[in-house]
Amino acid sequence: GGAGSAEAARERAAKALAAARERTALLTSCVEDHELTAQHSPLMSPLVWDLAHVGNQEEQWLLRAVGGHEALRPEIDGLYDAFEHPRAERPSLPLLSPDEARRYAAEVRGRVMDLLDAASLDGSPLVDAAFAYGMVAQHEQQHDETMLITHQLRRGPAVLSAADPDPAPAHRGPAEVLVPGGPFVMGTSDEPWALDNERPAHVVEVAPFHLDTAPVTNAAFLAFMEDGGYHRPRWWRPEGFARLRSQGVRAPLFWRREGGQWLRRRFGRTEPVPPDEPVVHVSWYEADAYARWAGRRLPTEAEWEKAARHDPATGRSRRYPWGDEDPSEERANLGQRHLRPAPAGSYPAGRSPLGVGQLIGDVWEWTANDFLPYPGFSAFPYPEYSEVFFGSKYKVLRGGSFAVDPVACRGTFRNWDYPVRRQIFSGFRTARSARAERPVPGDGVPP
Ligand code: AVJ
Ligand code: FE
Repeated sequence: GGAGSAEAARERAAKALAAARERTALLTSCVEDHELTAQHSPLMSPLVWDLAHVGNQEEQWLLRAVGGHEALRPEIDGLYDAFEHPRAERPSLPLLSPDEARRYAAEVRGRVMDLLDAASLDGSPLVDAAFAYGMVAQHEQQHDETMLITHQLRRGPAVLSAADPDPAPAHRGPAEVLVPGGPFVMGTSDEPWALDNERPAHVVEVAPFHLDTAPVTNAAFLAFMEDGGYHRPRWWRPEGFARLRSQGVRAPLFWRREGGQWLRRRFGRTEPVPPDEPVVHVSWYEADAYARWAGRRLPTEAEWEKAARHDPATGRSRRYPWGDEDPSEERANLGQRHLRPAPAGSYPAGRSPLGVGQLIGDVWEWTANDFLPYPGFSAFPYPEYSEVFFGSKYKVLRGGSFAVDPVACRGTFRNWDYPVRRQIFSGFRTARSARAERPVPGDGVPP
Protein backbone atom coordinates (compact mmCIF):
# COMPACT_ATOMS: atom_id res chain seq x y z
CA GLY A 1 0.00 0.00 0.00
CA GLY A 2 0.95 3.69 0.15
CA ALA A 3 1.14 6.30 -2.58
CA GLY A 4 4.94 6.05 -2.82
CA SER A 5 5.01 2.33 -3.45
CA ALA A 6 2.14 2.61 -5.95
CA GLU A 7 4.19 5.19 -7.86
CA ALA A 8 7.23 2.93 -7.76
CA ALA A 9 5.15 -0.01 -9.04
CA ARG A 10 3.73 2.17 -11.83
CA GLU A 11 7.21 3.19 -12.89
CA ARG A 12 8.55 -0.36 -12.71
CA ALA A 13 5.61 -1.58 -14.81
CA ALA A 14 6.05 1.13 -17.45
CA LYS A 15 9.76 0.35 -17.76
CA ALA A 16 9.22 -3.39 -17.98
CA LEU A 17 6.53 -3.02 -20.66
CA ALA A 18 8.71 -0.64 -22.69
CA ALA A 19 11.74 -2.95 -22.45
CA ALA A 20 9.68 -5.92 -23.63
CA ARG A 21 8.32 -3.98 -26.62
CA GLU A 22 11.79 -2.82 -27.57
CA ARG A 23 12.97 -6.44 -27.61
CA THR A 24 9.92 -7.55 -29.62
CA ALA A 25 10.52 -4.75 -32.13
CA LEU A 26 14.14 -5.74 -32.55
CA LEU A 27 13.34 -9.41 -33.13
CA THR A 28 10.62 -8.60 -35.67
CA SER A 29 12.32 -5.76 -37.56
CA CYS A 30 15.62 -7.48 -38.40
CA VAL A 31 14.03 -9.66 -41.09
CA GLU A 32 11.83 -8.70 -44.02
CA ASP A 33 8.08 -9.01 -43.64
CA HIS A 34 7.87 -12.19 -45.71
CA GLU A 35 10.09 -13.85 -43.13
CA LEU A 36 7.69 -12.82 -40.38
CA THR A 37 4.82 -14.67 -42.04
CA ALA A 38 6.90 -17.71 -43.04
CA GLN A 39 7.16 -20.73 -40.79
CA HIS A 40 10.81 -21.42 -40.08
CA SER A 41 10.04 -24.68 -38.30
CA PRO A 42 6.82 -26.61 -37.65
CA LEU A 43 7.87 -26.46 -33.99
CA MET A 44 7.39 -22.70 -33.93
CA SER A 45 4.80 -20.07 -34.80
CA PRO A 46 5.47 -17.57 -37.57
CA LEU A 47 7.01 -14.53 -35.86
CA VAL A 48 4.01 -12.42 -36.86
CA TRP A 49 1.78 -14.71 -34.75
CA ASP A 50 3.87 -14.02 -31.61
CA LEU A 51 3.73 -10.31 -32.36
CA ALA A 52 -0.06 -10.12 -32.49
CA HIS A 53 -0.46 -12.72 -29.70
CA VAL A 54 1.44 -10.58 -27.18
CA GLY A 55 -0.79 -7.64 -28.14
CA ASN A 56 -3.92 -9.76 -27.88
CA GLN A 57 -3.00 -11.17 -24.45
CA GLU A 58 -2.17 -7.66 -23.29
CA GLU A 59 -5.56 -6.51 -24.49
CA GLN A 60 -7.37 -9.37 -22.73
CA TRP A 61 -5.46 -9.21 -19.44
CA LEU A 62 -5.11 -5.45 -19.07
CA LEU A 63 -7.61 -3.54 -21.19
CA ARG A 64 -10.47 -5.98 -20.68
CA ALA A 65 -9.82 -7.68 -17.28
CA VAL A 66 -8.30 -4.68 -15.47
CA GLY A 67 -9.76 -1.76 -17.43
CA GLY A 68 -13.19 -3.21 -18.26
CA HIS A 69 -12.84 -2.12 -21.92
CA GLU A 70 -14.74 -3.65 -24.84
CA ALA A 71 -12.76 -5.88 -27.21
CA LEU A 72 -10.93 -3.85 -29.88
CA ARG A 73 -11.17 -6.67 -32.44
CA PRO A 74 -13.21 -9.53 -30.98
CA GLU A 75 -12.91 -11.54 -34.21
CA ILE A 76 -9.17 -12.11 -33.78
CA ASP A 77 -9.17 -13.62 -30.27
CA GLY A 78 -9.51 -17.18 -31.58
CA LEU A 79 -6.60 -16.80 -34.01
CA TYR A 80 -4.23 -15.90 -31.18
CA ASP A 81 -5.50 -18.42 -28.65
CA ALA A 82 -2.58 -20.82 -28.15
CA PHE A 83 -4.94 -23.60 -27.04
CA GLU A 84 -7.16 -23.33 -30.11
CA HIS A 85 -4.46 -23.66 -32.77
CA PRO A 86 -1.26 -25.72 -32.45
CA ARG A 87 1.89 -24.03 -33.73
CA ALA A 88 2.11 -26.13 -36.90
CA GLU A 89 -1.23 -24.83 -38.20
CA ARG A 90 -0.75 -21.15 -37.36
CA PRO A 91 0.77 -20.12 -40.73
CA SER A 92 -2.41 -21.18 -42.54
CA LEU A 93 -4.67 -18.99 -40.37
CA PRO A 94 -5.92 -15.62 -41.66
CA LEU A 95 -3.46 -13.79 -39.39
CA LEU A 96 -3.00 -10.03 -39.24
CA SER A 97 -0.29 -8.89 -41.65
CA PRO A 98 2.98 -7.65 -40.14
CA ASP A 99 1.84 -4.02 -40.44
CA GLU A 100 -1.59 -4.76 -39.01
CA ALA A 101 -0.03 -6.74 -36.16
CA ARG A 102 2.38 -3.89 -35.34
CA ARG A 103 -0.42 -1.33 -35.42
CA TYR A 104 -2.71 -3.50 -33.29
CA ALA A 105 -0.03 -4.16 -30.63
CA ALA A 106 0.85 -0.45 -30.59
CA GLU A 107 -2.77 0.60 -30.23
CA VAL A 108 -3.25 -1.80 -27.29
CA ARG A 109 -0.06 -0.49 -25.71
CA GLY A 110 -1.13 3.13 -26.03
CA ARG A 111 -4.37 2.42 -24.20
CA VAL A 112 -2.56 0.31 -21.59
CA MET A 113 -0.26 3.23 -20.79
CA ASP A 114 -3.31 5.47 -20.29
CA LEU A 115 -4.84 2.83 -18.02
CA LEU A 116 -1.62 2.48 -16.02
CA ASP A 117 -1.45 6.27 -15.56
CA ALA A 118 -5.01 6.52 -14.36
CA ALA A 119 -5.56 3.33 -12.41
CA SER A 120 -5.37 2.92 -8.68
CA LEU A 121 -2.81 0.23 -7.95
CA ASP A 122 -4.29 -1.40 -4.94
CA GLY A 123 -7.48 -2.93 -3.81
CA SER A 124 -7.44 -6.08 -5.91
CA PRO A 125 -4.79 -8.78 -6.27
CA LEU A 126 -4.77 -8.18 -10.04
CA VAL A 127 -3.56 -4.59 -9.73
CA ASP A 128 -1.77 -4.63 -6.36
CA ALA A 129 1.84 -3.64 -7.02
CA ALA A 130 0.89 -3.52 -10.73
CA PHE A 131 0.87 -7.34 -10.79
CA ALA A 132 -1.10 -7.76 -14.04
CA TYR A 133 1.18 -5.29 -15.83
CA GLY A 134 4.22 -7.18 -14.56
CA MET A 135 2.66 -10.45 -15.69
CA VAL A 136 2.07 -9.00 -19.17
CA ALA A 137 5.67 -7.76 -19.40
CA GLN A 138 6.88 -11.23 -18.38
CA HIS A 139 4.57 -12.82 -20.95
CA GLU A 140 5.96 -10.64 -23.74
CA GLN A 141 9.53 -11.35 -22.64
CA GLN A 142 8.79 -15.10 -22.65
CA HIS A 143 7.60 -14.74 -26.23
CA ASP A 144 10.74 -12.76 -27.00
CA GLU A 145 12.70 -15.82 -25.92
CA THR A 146 10.40 -17.98 -28.06
CA MET A 147 11.05 -15.65 -31.01
CA LEU A 148 14.79 -15.96 -30.45
CA ILE A 149 14.36 -19.75 -30.63
CA THR A 150 12.59 -19.22 -33.97
CA HIS A 151 15.55 -17.12 -35.12
CA GLN A 152 17.89 -19.98 -34.12
CA LEU A 153 15.83 -22.40 -36.25
CA ARG A 154 15.71 -20.00 -39.19
CA ARG A 155 17.88 -20.80 -42.23
CA GLY A 156 19.80 -18.12 -44.09
CA PRO A 157 22.40 -15.48 -43.34
CA ALA A 158 22.73 -14.02 -39.84
CA VAL A 159 20.57 -11.04 -38.95
CA LEU A 160 21.28 -10.86 -35.22
CA SER A 161 24.57 -10.16 -33.52
CA ALA A 162 25.83 -9.34 -30.05
CA ALA A 163 29.14 -9.11 -28.22
CA ASP A 164 30.55 -12.37 -26.87
CA PRO A 165 30.74 -12.82 -23.10
CA ASP A 166 34.18 -12.40 -21.50
CA PRO A 167 36.33 -15.49 -20.91
CA ALA A 168 35.85 -17.11 -17.50
CA PRO A 169 38.28 -16.10 -14.73
CA ALA A 170 41.15 -18.54 -14.14
CA HIS A 171 40.11 -19.35 -10.56
CA ARG A 172 37.15 -21.59 -10.94
CA GLY A 173 36.91 -23.16 -7.47
CA PRO A 174 35.83 -26.77 -6.88
CA ALA A 175 33.76 -28.71 -9.43
CA GLU A 176 31.07 -29.45 -6.86
CA VAL A 177 30.05 -28.31 -3.40
CA LEU A 178 28.17 -29.93 -0.54
CA VAL A 179 24.80 -28.33 0.12
CA PRO A 180 23.90 -29.14 3.73
CA GLY A 181 20.66 -30.95 4.51
CA GLY A 182 17.77 -29.47 6.42
CA PRO A 183 14.69 -27.39 5.82
CA PHE A 184 14.49 -24.31 3.60
CA VAL A 185 11.69 -22.09 2.32
CA MET A 186 10.79 -22.94 -1.28
CA GLY A 187 8.61 -20.66 -3.41
CA THR A 188 7.42 -17.21 -2.40
CA SER A 189 4.43 -15.41 -0.95
CA ASP A 190 5.90 -11.91 -1.09
CA GLU A 191 7.65 -11.42 -4.44
CA PRO A 192 5.16 -8.99 -6.04
CA TRP A 193 5.43 -10.22 -9.63
CA ALA A 194 5.92 -13.92 -8.90
CA LEU A 195 3.51 -16.01 -10.96
CA ASP A 196 0.95 -18.38 -9.47
CA ASN A 197 3.10 -21.51 -9.87
CA GLU A 198 5.89 -19.98 -7.70
CA ARG A 199 3.47 -19.57 -4.78
CA PRO A 200 3.05 -20.02 -1.88
CA ALA A 201 6.22 -20.11 0.22
CA HIS A 202 6.45 -23.47 2.00
CA VAL A 203 9.06 -25.35 3.99
CA VAL A 204 10.78 -28.27 2.28
CA GLU A 205 13.21 -30.70 3.87
CA VAL A 206 16.22 -31.45 1.67
CA ALA A 207 18.78 -34.19 2.37
CA PRO A 208 22.45 -33.18 2.01
CA PHE A 209 23.69 -33.38 -1.59
CA HIS A 210 26.58 -32.38 -3.82
CA LEU A 211 25.91 -30.04 -6.74
CA ASP A 212 28.02 -29.01 -9.74
CA THR A 213 29.25 -25.42 -9.35
CA ALA A 214 28.69 -24.79 -13.08
CA PRO A 215 26.49 -26.18 -15.84
CA VAL A 216 27.82 -29.21 -17.77
CA THR A 217 30.07 -28.04 -20.60
CA ASN A 218 30.30 -29.06 -24.25
CA ALA A 219 33.69 -30.70 -23.49
CA ALA A 220 32.15 -32.83 -20.73
CA PHE A 221 29.20 -33.72 -22.93
CA LEU A 222 31.59 -34.68 -25.76
CA ALA A 223 33.31 -37.11 -23.39
CA PHE A 224 29.93 -38.81 -22.95
CA MET A 225 29.44 -38.88 -26.73
CA GLU A 226 32.94 -40.24 -27.36
CA ASP A 227 32.32 -42.96 -24.80
CA GLY A 228 29.39 -44.14 -26.93
CA GLY A 229 26.84 -42.41 -24.72
CA TYR A 230 24.22 -42.11 -27.44
CA HIS A 231 24.52 -45.82 -28.28
CA ARG A 232 24.27 -47.46 -24.85
CA PRO A 233 20.69 -48.05 -23.70
CA ARG A 234 21.93 -48.58 -20.12
CA TRP A 235 22.26 -44.81 -19.62
CA TRP A 236 18.83 -43.96 -20.97
CA ARG A 237 15.20 -43.98 -19.97
CA PRO A 238 13.71 -46.53 -22.40
CA GLU A 239 11.28 -44.03 -23.99
CA GLY A 240 14.09 -41.51 -24.43
CA PHE A 241 16.36 -44.11 -26.06
CA ALA A 242 13.57 -45.27 -28.40
CA ARG A 243 12.93 -41.69 -29.42
CA LEU A 244 16.55 -40.87 -30.17
CA ARG A 245 16.89 -44.13 -32.17
CA SER A 246 13.86 -43.28 -34.30
CA GLN A 247 15.10 -39.73 -34.92
CA GLY A 248 18.76 -40.61 -35.43
CA VAL A 249 19.90 -38.25 -32.67
CA ARG A 250 23.64 -38.46 -31.97
CA ALA A 251 24.50 -35.00 -30.70
CA PRO A 252 22.85 -31.89 -29.26
CA LEU A 253 20.56 -30.06 -31.68
CA PHE A 254 22.36 -27.80 -34.20
CA TRP A 255 25.62 -29.78 -33.98
CA ARG A 256 27.21 -31.24 -37.12
CA ARG A 257 30.31 -33.37 -37.57
CA GLU A 258 32.61 -32.17 -40.34
CA GLY A 259 36.26 -32.91 -41.14
CA GLY A 260 36.80 -34.66 -37.81
CA GLN A 261 35.39 -31.89 -35.67
CA TRP A 262 32.06 -30.85 -34.24
CA LEU A 263 30.57 -27.64 -35.56
CA ARG A 264 27.45 -25.86 -34.48
CA ARG A 265 25.16 -23.43 -36.18
CA ARG A 266 24.16 -20.44 -34.10
CA PHE A 267 21.90 -17.66 -35.37
CA GLY A 268 23.03 -18.09 -38.96
CA ARG A 269 26.75 -18.57 -38.32
CA THR A 270 28.73 -21.80 -37.99
CA GLU A 271 31.51 -22.26 -35.46
CA PRO A 272 33.49 -25.07 -33.83
CA VAL A 273 31.72 -26.26 -30.69
CA PRO A 274 33.27 -24.18 -27.87
CA PRO A 275 34.55 -26.65 -25.25
CA ASP A 276 34.16 -24.46 -22.16
CA GLU A 277 30.62 -23.32 -22.87
CA PRO A 278 27.63 -24.93 -21.16
CA VAL A 279 26.01 -27.48 -23.45
CA VAL A 280 22.70 -26.20 -24.80
CA HIS A 281 19.84 -27.62 -26.90
CA VAL A 282 19.69 -30.97 -25.12
CA SER A 283 16.50 -32.74 -24.13
CA TRP A 284 15.69 -33.87 -20.60
CA TYR A 285 16.45 -37.41 -21.79
CA GLU A 286 19.95 -36.44 -22.91
CA ALA A 287 20.60 -34.62 -19.63
CA ASP A 288 19.31 -37.58 -17.63
CA ALA A 289 21.43 -40.06 -19.64
CA TYR A 290 24.59 -37.96 -19.28
CA ALA A 291 24.07 -37.73 -15.51
CA ARG A 292 23.65 -41.50 -15.20
CA TRP A 293 26.79 -42.08 -17.30
CA ALA A 294 28.67 -39.70 -14.99
CA GLY A 295 27.51 -41.67 -11.93
CA ARG A 296 25.31 -38.76 -10.93
CA ARG A 297 21.74 -37.55 -11.39
CA LEU A 298 19.77 -34.41 -12.18
CA PRO A 299 19.06 -32.24 -9.13
CA THR A 300 15.51 -32.18 -7.88
CA GLU A 301 13.69 -28.91 -8.22
CA ALA A 302 13.88 -28.40 -4.43
CA GLU A 303 17.63 -29.07 -4.44
CA TRP A 304 18.12 -26.58 -7.26
CA GLU A 305 16.15 -23.89 -5.46
CA LYS A 306 17.85 -24.52 -2.14
CA ALA A 307 21.26 -24.14 -3.83
CA ALA A 308 20.04 -20.93 -5.49
CA ARG A 309 18.31 -19.26 -2.53
CA HIS A 310 19.33 -20.66 0.83
CA ASP A 311 21.57 -18.40 2.88
CA PRO A 312 23.43 -20.66 5.32
CA ALA A 313 24.34 -17.64 7.50
CA THR A 314 20.75 -16.67 8.25
CA GLY A 315 18.73 -19.70 7.16
CA ARG A 316 16.64 -17.36 5.01
CA SER A 317 15.70 -17.91 1.36
CA ARG A 318 16.78 -15.01 -0.85
CA ARG A 319 15.64 -13.83 -4.27
CA TYR A 320 18.85 -14.81 -6.10
CA PRO A 321 22.04 -16.79 -5.41
CA TRP A 322 23.95 -13.56 -4.68
CA GLY A 323 21.31 -12.01 -2.43
CA ASP A 324 18.17 -9.92 -2.84
CA GLU A 325 19.48 -7.29 -5.31
CA ASP A 326 18.33 -7.38 -8.92
CA PRO A 327 20.51 -9.07 -11.57
CA SER A 328 23.35 -7.02 -13.10
CA GLU A 329 25.85 -7.55 -15.91
CA GLU A 330 28.44 -8.70 -13.37
CA ARG A 331 26.13 -11.29 -11.84
CA ALA A 332 24.42 -13.10 -14.70
CA ASN A 333 24.14 -13.56 -18.44
CA LEU A 334 20.52 -12.55 -19.06
CA GLY A 335 18.46 -10.44 -21.41
CA GLN A 336 19.88 -11.39 -24.85
CA ARG A 337 22.88 -9.17 -24.10
CA HIS A 338 24.93 -12.04 -25.52
CA LEU A 339 23.58 -14.61 -27.94
CA ARG A 340 25.24 -17.51 -26.18
CA PRO A 341 25.89 -18.87 -22.69
CA ALA A 342 29.10 -17.68 -21.03
CA PRO A 343 31.92 -20.17 -20.36
CA ALA A 344 31.61 -22.32 -17.24
CA GLY A 345 33.15 -20.49 -14.28
CA SER A 346 31.97 -17.03 -15.39
CA TYR A 347 30.21 -14.50 -13.15
CA PRO A 348 31.98 -15.02 -9.80
CA ALA A 349 29.92 -12.09 -8.46
CA GLY A 350 26.78 -14.10 -9.12
CA ARG A 351 27.77 -17.17 -7.10
CA SER A 352 25.85 -18.41 -4.09
CA PRO A 353 27.41 -18.27 -0.60
CA LEU A 354 28.43 -21.92 -1.06
CA GLY A 355 30.11 -21.11 -4.39
CA VAL A 356 27.58 -22.40 -6.91
CA GLY A 357 27.80 -20.32 -10.10
CA GLN A 358 25.65 -19.54 -13.13
CA LEU A 359 22.42 -20.74 -11.55
CA ILE A 360 20.74 -17.67 -13.01
CA GLY A 361 21.15 -17.01 -16.74
CA ASP A 362 23.26 -18.78 -19.40
CA VAL A 363 21.14 -21.94 -19.89
CA TRP A 364 17.83 -23.23 -18.58
CA GLU A 365 18.61 -26.18 -16.34
CA TRP A 366 16.59 -29.38 -16.49
CA THR A 367 15.59 -30.72 -13.09
CA ALA A 368 14.44 -34.23 -12.16
CA ASN A 369 10.86 -33.15 -11.46
CA ASP A 370 7.51 -33.09 -13.17
CA PHE A 371 5.73 -29.73 -13.21
CA LEU A 372 3.40 -29.90 -10.18
CA PRO A 373 1.69 -27.33 -7.97
CA TYR A 374 3.10 -26.42 -4.58
CA PRO A 375 0.99 -27.26 -1.53
CA GLY A 376 -1.59 -24.48 -1.20
CA PHE A 377 -1.42 -23.52 -4.91
CA SER A 378 -4.26 -21.48 -6.26
CA ALA A 379 -4.59 -20.60 -9.94
CA PHE A 380 -4.19 -16.87 -10.56
CA PRO A 381 -5.33 -15.09 -12.57
CA TYR A 382 -6.25 -17.88 -15.01
CA PRO A 383 -5.96 -21.69 -14.90
CA GLU A 384 -4.50 -21.50 -18.44
CA TYR A 385 -1.37 -19.84 -17.12
CA SER A 386 0.01 -22.86 -15.21
CA GLU A 387 -2.64 -25.15 -13.81
CA VAL A 388 -3.62 -26.81 -17.08
CA PHE A 389 0.02 -27.90 -17.53
CA PHE A 390 0.46 -29.59 -14.15
CA GLY A 391 1.09 -33.32 -14.36
CA SER A 392 3.63 -35.84 -15.59
CA LYS A 393 3.89 -34.58 -19.20
CA TYR A 394 6.25 -31.70 -18.42
CA LYS A 395 9.61 -31.44 -16.66
CA VAL A 396 10.67 -28.34 -14.77
CA LEU A 397 13.57 -26.14 -15.91
CA ARG A 398 15.13 -23.55 -13.64
CA GLY A 399 17.38 -20.52 -13.68
CA GLY A 400 16.76 -18.89 -17.06
CA SER A 401 18.95 -18.65 -20.15
CA PHE A 402 20.95 -15.89 -21.83
CA ALA A 403 17.72 -15.20 -23.75
CA VAL A 404 15.55 -14.47 -20.70
CA ASP A 405 14.97 -10.97 -19.46
CA PRO A 406 15.61 -10.35 -15.74
CA VAL A 407 11.91 -9.49 -15.30
CA ALA A 408 11.06 -13.13 -16.03
CA CYS A 409 13.89 -14.73 -14.05
CA ARG A 410 14.45 -15.21 -10.32
CA GLY A 411 15.33 -17.91 -7.79
CA THR A 412 11.69 -19.01 -7.59
CA PHE A 413 10.84 -18.85 -11.32
CA ARG A 414 9.63 -22.15 -12.82
CA ASN A 415 9.69 -23.04 -16.49
CA TRP A 416 8.41 -26.31 -17.92
CA ASP A 417 8.55 -28.22 -21.16
CA TYR A 418 8.25 -31.68 -22.69
CA PRO A 419 11.22 -33.91 -21.85
CA VAL A 420 11.89 -34.41 -25.59
CA ARG A 421 12.22 -30.65 -26.24
CA ARG A 422 15.59 -29.62 -27.70
CA GLN A 423 15.16 -26.32 -29.53
CA ILE A 424 14.87 -24.38 -26.25
CA PHE A 425 18.02 -22.95 -24.61
CA SER A 426 18.25 -25.94 -22.28
CA GLY A 427 21.27 -27.33 -20.50
CA PHE A 428 21.75 -28.84 -17.05
CA ARG A 429 24.03 -29.47 -14.11
CA THR A 430 24.33 -32.68 -12.10
CA ALA A 431 24.05 -33.66 -8.45
CA ARG A 432 24.67 -36.64 -6.19
CA SER A 433 23.29 -37.49 -2.79
CA ALA A 434 25.72 -37.06 0.08
CA ARG A 435 26.39 -40.22 1.98
CA ALA A 436 25.59 -39.93 5.66
CA GLU A 437 28.98 -39.06 7.15
CA ARG A 438 30.13 -41.66 9.67
CA PRO A 439 32.38 -40.20 12.32
CA VAL A 440 35.87 -41.66 12.19
CA PRO A 441 36.81 -43.05 15.63
CA GLY A 442 39.28 -40.83 17.42
CA ASP A 443 38.83 -37.73 15.22
CA GLY A 444 37.11 -35.84 18.00
CA VAL A 445 33.68 -35.73 16.34
CA PRO A 446 31.08 -36.91 18.81
CA PRO A 447 29.03 -39.81 17.43
C1 AVJ B 1 6.33 -20.94 -19.34
C2 AVJ B 1 7.70 -20.79 -21.28
C3 AVJ B 1 6.36 -22.75 -20.90
O1 AVJ B 1 6.07 -20.33 -23.72
O2 AVJ B 1 4.61 -21.89 -23.41
C4 AVJ B 1 3.74 -17.95 -23.05
C5 AVJ B 1 5.10 -19.19 -21.30
N1 AVJ B 1 2.61 -18.91 -21.48
N2 AVJ B 1 2.45 -17.73 -23.27
C6 AVJ B 1 5.31 -20.97 -22.99
C7 AVJ B 1 3.84 -18.68 -21.94
C8 AVJ B 1 1.74 -18.31 -22.33
C9 AVJ B 1 5.24 -20.68 -21.51
N3 AVJ B 1 6.40 -21.26 -20.77
FE1 FE C 1 1.62 -16.63 -24.82
